[in-house]
Amino acid sequence: MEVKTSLLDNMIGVGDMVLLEPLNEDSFIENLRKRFDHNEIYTYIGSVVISMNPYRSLPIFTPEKVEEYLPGLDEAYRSLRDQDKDQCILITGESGAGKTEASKLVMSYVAAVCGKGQEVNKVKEQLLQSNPVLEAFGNAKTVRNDNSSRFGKYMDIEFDFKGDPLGGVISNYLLEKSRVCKQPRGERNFHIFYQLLSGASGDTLTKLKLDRDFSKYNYLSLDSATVNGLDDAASFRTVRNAMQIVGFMEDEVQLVLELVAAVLKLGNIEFKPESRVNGFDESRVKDKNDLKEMCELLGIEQSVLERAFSYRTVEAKMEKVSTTLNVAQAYYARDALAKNLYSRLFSWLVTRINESIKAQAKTRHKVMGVLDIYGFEIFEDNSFEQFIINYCNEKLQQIFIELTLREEQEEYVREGIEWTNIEYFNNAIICDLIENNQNGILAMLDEECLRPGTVTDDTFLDKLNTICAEHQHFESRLSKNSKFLTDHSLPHSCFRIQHYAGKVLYRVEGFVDKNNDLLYRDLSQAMYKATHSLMRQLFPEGNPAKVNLKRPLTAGTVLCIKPNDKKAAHIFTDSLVCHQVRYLGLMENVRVRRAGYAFRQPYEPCLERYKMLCKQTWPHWRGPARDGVEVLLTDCSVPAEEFAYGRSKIFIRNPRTLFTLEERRRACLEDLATLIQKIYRGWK
Ligand code: AD9
Ligand code: MG
Repeated sequence: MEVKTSLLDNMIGVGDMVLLEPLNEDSFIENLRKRFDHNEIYTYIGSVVISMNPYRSLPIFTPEKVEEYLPGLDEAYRSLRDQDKDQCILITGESGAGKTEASKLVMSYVAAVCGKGQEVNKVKEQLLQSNPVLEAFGNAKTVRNDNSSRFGKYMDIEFDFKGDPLGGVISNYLLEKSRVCKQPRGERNFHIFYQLLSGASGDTLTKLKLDRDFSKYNYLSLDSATVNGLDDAASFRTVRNAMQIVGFMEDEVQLVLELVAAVLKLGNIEFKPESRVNGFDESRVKDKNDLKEMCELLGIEQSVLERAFSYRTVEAKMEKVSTTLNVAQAYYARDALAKNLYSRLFSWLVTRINESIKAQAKTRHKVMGVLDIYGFEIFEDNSFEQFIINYCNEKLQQIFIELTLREEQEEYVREGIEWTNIEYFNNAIICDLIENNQNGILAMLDEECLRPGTVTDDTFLDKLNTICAEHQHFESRLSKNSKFLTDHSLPHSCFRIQHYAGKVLYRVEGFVDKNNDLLYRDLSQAMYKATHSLMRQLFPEGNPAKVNLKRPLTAGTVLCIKPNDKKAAHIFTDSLVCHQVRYLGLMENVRVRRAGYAFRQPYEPCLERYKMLCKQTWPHWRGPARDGVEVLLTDCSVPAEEFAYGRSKIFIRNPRTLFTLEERRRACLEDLATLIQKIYRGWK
């Protein structure tokens, strides 16, 4: 609590938007700007933290300072430790806003505030070092962010009863695997490919049958292969070191790198048509050297893989029929294999890291969850990947609304507190458009993918056009059920969704394929037969068990805001910030917080904590706790409008009131301590 008082008093502008006067959008943004200019990148709305990306390192990220600068976090950690509540930190904001950096900060914070000792330090170090490993394999340079997360990550940090970390569990969601084969212009493949080629020793590269030259590999985009400010070779050393700390054995690292190399080799395998007597073209591998080397890396018999690129087996009525693949189908099969290899390797890495960092035998007491996903993306050309990423963000916004706007207001009603409802935009309707089981976009896509034969992206779009046409957040050329073109700016093969964060035009090309991502059975069987010791685990028959996202009940939220579109320091673009403030619903948030009560607590613990401040309640209050709290607060002469008495809880409007009570309590305790010392001395 001390921390927060000093924050409110000493900082530039207003540290908590709840205290902003007057409250309107201009003053809100002005306050953000003022604080940003003075390197104050955190601002609060009650327990919600707004974080502005400074795009340069500020001297506040040392472990000692972390505690001082993230009081919201401090509260989350204390509630976990002292009030025995699981905590969850949701981090949201668009791509490049600083979510991943914020999530790492949460972890450094935990490392800084809790226990010392060899065992605890090892746990902390392993938790922290899981980041460089996952970022190397799951992040990439995009147009929006040079270190963009291309997967969603939820991490539970587990604590014992003292509040010391015991370990953690990471769940990963939907890696953007299409990136393995193809990257949008100006973007790169996952970092690890470039790191390996730049940073590995000549010896290692020879063993992996690789060449240092990026241009040798079809899967590596060349127009932005080197990125200013990224030192791939140095990062490779960091990653190797991190893998060692996390507990990877030397031979495991080798196995992982072999798979990375195999993916690069796979991308270089090319096909040519061979005419058959029946008039069909059959695909043949063009130059067998890459195929051969890939097979050596994975321990696969070359003829098995070669065959799998020319034929596929289809089962029809208990019979196995072999059909030929044409060149296009062979490329499709190759890319599907590369995507599957890589994404399964990524999941394996997460599982392997979990084995190391999971809590040992000691019973876990409480958890703090941290959710860091890929941020909202709008490009000129948006495809299936953006659709999935933006849907995740839509869901997260929904959780945020539920917690801070809906549940908050409902609690007042439940507790019988007088309350005028504050209107806000609820994006549940957009989530429904996408996820509804019967006629949501995802359900229709799945349905299309199940129909054999005639399915194309266009039939999928036709279906959307008829089923979603009347939805107010969906637009296509057949919108509003009319047969006329309502919007001439909308290209034929596109649909538009009005997301909470803006309108996004999606091109349907590739939706069906990407959703299907069919890996022909002949290929997965070829992989299963490989002698490389990871392959059997990566290609088991049947589905690997999925991890569910279980969110603990209490949640703190970090909202990350991107100050400019140039990835640059010191620039604050009003219009950009304003747009984010609007779609995140921040004004509504402050209004709910402000009209509402910053703090609430059931009567009993409240009386217990502050009863020493009042003669009538100290040392014991006989009677209902609610009455005791009333006597106590009246006695402390805090103005009546500062409080509301709910059915089971006391509500306190202004955090300052609480700070005053806390200060008086502390003074009281000190007096008491001095008194006891005096008595003790006198007695001696
Ligand atoms: V994405 O949705 O994964 O594409 P994020 O995760 O929101 O995105 P990230 O945390 O990766 O963004 O931040 C982008 C870049 O901004 C970082 O690489 C840093 O260069 C910069 N950044 C972000 N936060 C901070 C910070 N607190 N201090 C300094 C920062 N630089
Ligand atoms: Mg990120």
